[in-house]
Amino acid sequence: MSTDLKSKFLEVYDTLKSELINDPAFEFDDDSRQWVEKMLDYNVPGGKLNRGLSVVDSYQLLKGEELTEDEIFLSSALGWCVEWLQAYFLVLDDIMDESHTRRGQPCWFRLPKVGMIAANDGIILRNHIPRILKKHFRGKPYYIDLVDLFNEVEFQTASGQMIDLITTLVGEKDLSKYSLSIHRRIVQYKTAYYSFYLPVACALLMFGEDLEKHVEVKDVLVEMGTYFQVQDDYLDCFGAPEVIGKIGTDIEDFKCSWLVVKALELADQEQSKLLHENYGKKDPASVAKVKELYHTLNLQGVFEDYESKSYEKLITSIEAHPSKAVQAVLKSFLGKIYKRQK
Ligand code: DMA
Ligand code: MG
Ligand code: MG
Ligand code: MG
Repeated sequence: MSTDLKSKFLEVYDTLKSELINDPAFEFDDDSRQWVEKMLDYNVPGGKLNRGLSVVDSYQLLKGEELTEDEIFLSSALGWCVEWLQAYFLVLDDIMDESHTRRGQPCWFRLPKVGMIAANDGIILRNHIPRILKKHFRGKPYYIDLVDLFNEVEFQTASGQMIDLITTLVGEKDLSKYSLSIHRRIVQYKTAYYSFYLPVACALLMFGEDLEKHVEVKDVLVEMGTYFQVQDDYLDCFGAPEVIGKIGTDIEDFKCSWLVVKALELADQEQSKLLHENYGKKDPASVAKVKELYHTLNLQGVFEDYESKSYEKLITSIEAHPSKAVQAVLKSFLGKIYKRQK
């Protein structure tokens, strides 16, 4: 993607932010306006922006020629809606996962002045999305489909988060229920739809396409999103916190991570006992024992193998698609995440 498109994308953030903070709700109230501005700056633009930029990138590839200023603005605004959705889910995810850092800074709810106000800030972030859509897309023929798309994907993500959270319920900690099929269901719902399908679906709608006719595209993107969350699970333990911008908590949180599922598959009786005794405990000694076992079982090697196999499979399904433009959209997205370190 050109640096020009990227800088225009960043400018659109300022426009959307200023529209939202000038809402009548905050008229004559500098404190609330400043709160929203600070909250947005802290939580919305600080990530890799892959999801948001992918809307512009995908639209460009579908169109196949230079975008007009209006198209750049609109595809960027949709990209920012995806980033807003992500910010909303992350603010709440960090509370629920008891995380400490995100994007190289303390999680929003960890700031002393914020605390549980973060829960309501999450709701505000979520409510900004239909406001942006209404302001900029109300007259478009695809407006209703956009609203419906965001609603559906939000529901899927929240359902995935719910399954992710209830599988770890304290008091009934039972590792033996963890399997690749449960893991798959969790990550498909909590990550794949909003991170992969949503950006491309936004571009398709804006391009005038009917989403019902693009089921194969959805299937490939859900596969890609699953691979992306396996990477996230891997990096939670093996990534460098200063690179990924967050400190992993999956072992402490008793998460149904790809790593623990693989470890359970590969462990002998004694190793399995060690896992059952130490997984999901907060004390650093238990966490260290689990990590040591991951090393002993060579989960890094197992992951590398999974990574190259997934890549091959994805490329094969992408190349089976009849449209070269759609192939380009999917390959571009895959290229952004293959072997990512953060
Ligand atoms: C994140 O899963 C999913 C959503 C919808 C935010 P996660 O808790 O593994 O994400 P992270 O590792 O970024 O906290
Ligand atoms: Mg989390
Ligand atoms: Mg989580
Ligand atoms: Mg994670």
